[in-house]
Amino acid sequence: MKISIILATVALVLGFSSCQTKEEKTCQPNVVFIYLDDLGYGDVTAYDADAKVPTPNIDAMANGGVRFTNGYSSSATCTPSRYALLTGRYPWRNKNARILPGSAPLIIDTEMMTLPKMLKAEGYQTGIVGKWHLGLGDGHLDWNKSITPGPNEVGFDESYIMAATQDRVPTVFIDNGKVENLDPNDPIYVNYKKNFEGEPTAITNPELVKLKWHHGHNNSVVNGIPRIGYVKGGKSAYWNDSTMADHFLDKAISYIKDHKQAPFFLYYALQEPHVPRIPQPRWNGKSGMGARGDVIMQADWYVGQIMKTLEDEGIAENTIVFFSSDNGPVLNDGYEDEADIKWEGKNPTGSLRGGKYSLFEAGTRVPFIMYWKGKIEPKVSDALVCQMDLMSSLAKLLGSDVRGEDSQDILSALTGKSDMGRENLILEATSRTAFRKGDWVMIPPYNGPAINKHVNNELGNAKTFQLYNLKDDVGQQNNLAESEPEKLKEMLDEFVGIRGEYSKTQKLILK
Ligand code: NG6
Ligand code: CA
Repeated sequence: MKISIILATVALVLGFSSCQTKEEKTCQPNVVFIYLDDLGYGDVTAYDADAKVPTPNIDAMANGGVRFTNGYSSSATCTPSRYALLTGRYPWRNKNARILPGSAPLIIDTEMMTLPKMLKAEGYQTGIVGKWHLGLGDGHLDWNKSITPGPNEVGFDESYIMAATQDRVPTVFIDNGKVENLDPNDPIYVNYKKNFEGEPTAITNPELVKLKWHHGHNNSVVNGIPRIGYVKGGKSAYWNDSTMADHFLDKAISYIKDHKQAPFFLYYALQEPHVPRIPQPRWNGKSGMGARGDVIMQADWYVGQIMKTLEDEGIAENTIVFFSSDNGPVLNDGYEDEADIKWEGKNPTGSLRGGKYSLFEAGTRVPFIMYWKGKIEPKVSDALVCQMDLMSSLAKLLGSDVRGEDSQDILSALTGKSDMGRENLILEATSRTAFRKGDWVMIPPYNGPAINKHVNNELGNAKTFQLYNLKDDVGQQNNLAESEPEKLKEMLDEFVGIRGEYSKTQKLILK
C-alpha cells in the first residue's frame, strides 16, 4: 500500500501519467505517430539489409519494438492514407479522399469521430506538426483570414502544418488556422485553375527555376522551385525549403516538452522523401545517393531526435511510438533530382512489386513499427495490420468504446502478443481497389496503362484478374487467377461483399 502511494506520488511529481497508477483505465501512455511521406518498404535497413541509405535510428525502433512485415497504409497515395489513419474509415467510401490540390476544402466531416477526438475524450492533449493534405476550409477559403475548418476542428487541440505538400502552393506554415508571418499589406491568394495576371510561372520565366521540373510542377515558382498551383502575394510568409524540415522537428520537440505533464498524442508528419527533396544544408551530399538519399538520412536523424527527447524528458517508458509511411516509394515524382539514376539497379521497394500509385504490394505495404520501451517484447511480426486500425486498437488500450467504421481492434497484434491481425484488407491506389486475405491478394481488372510512364512505376492495371499467393511469391510474378478459379471466386465474392459498389469498367469486364 505504502509503496503504491510512494510510486503514485513519484509519478505525480515527475509529472507523467503512469500505466501503474490508473486502476480503472488500463493506462494512458503518450502516443507519438511518426509518419514519413513516400518512404518505401526497401528504404529502411531493418527491412532490407541492402537499402541504399543507412537508417540507424529507425532500425533501433524496429529492433527494439514490433516490426511488421505485413504493415499497410490504406492507400498508395497520401490523402486517402491520412484520411483512413485519422478517421478509421476506408478512403474509398469518401469520393473526395484522393490527392488534393492545396486549395481543396477539408474532406473530414467535422461531426465524425476521429483518432484525435477519441484520444481527447480520454483526456489526451492532441497535436499535429507537419504535413496535413486533407483539405482546409469549407470551399470559400480566404487564406488571409482564419483558416477553418481544419485540423483543429477534427480533434487536434494544436496544429502547426503545411496545407498540402511541399510541391504545392501555398508554401506557408499554418499555425492553428493562421498563416504565419503574413504581412497584411501583401495578402496571399491561391488558385489551382488559372494564374494571376502578370505573375511569373516556370514556363513564362524559366530563368527563375533552380530545380528543374520533369512532369507537372511548372506553375508558380517559389524559392527557385516550380510548384503545382498558382500563388500571388504573401511573400513574407513563404517557408524556406532549406530550413523547414528542421523547423518542423523543433516544433515537434517543443510539443513533447510542453505537454509531457499529461498524456499527449503527437502526430508528427514529416515530408521526407516526398518531392521536392531539399536536404537541410548539413545533409547535403551526405548519403552519396543524391537528394533523395540525403533527406532519408535527415529524416532518420529526426526520428532519433524524437526518441532522444522522450528519453531526456524521462517519458520513454510511458510513450508508444509508431513509425510508418503514407504510401510506397517513387523515384521520379516530377523533378529532375537524379533519384532514378542513383537508384538504378536497386529497388526502394525491396522485393515488392510496384510503388507509389500502384495496386501491387509496394504501393501500400510500408515500414510499420510499434515501439514501447520496456513494455513490449521486440519481435518481427507477420500479422496483417493497417494504419487505419490505430483508432480502434488504441481505443481498446484506453478502455474507450469508440470503434472506427473500418478500423479493427488489433491491439494484441500491434503489441506483438498475438500473430493474428486483420483477416483481410482492401487496398487502394488512385481510386482503384484490390483485396488481400491471408496470404492471397486479388486485383480486379482495370483499364488504364500498366505503367505510369512519367514516374516509371507499375500501376497494377491489367485486362484480366490477377491473383497472387504472397507466401511463395511476394514479388507478384505468378498470376494464379486461371489456375486457381475457386480461390479467385472466393476472394472476389468477399471483396464485393465489403466493397459494395463497383466501377463501371469493372462491371463491364465482370459480365
Ligand atoms: C501528384 C504529383 C506528385 C505528388 C503527388 C502527391 C504531378 C505530375 N504529380 O499529382 O508530384 O505531388 O501528386 O503525392 O503533379 S502524395 O504523396 O501527397 O500523395
Ligand atoms: Ca505520400
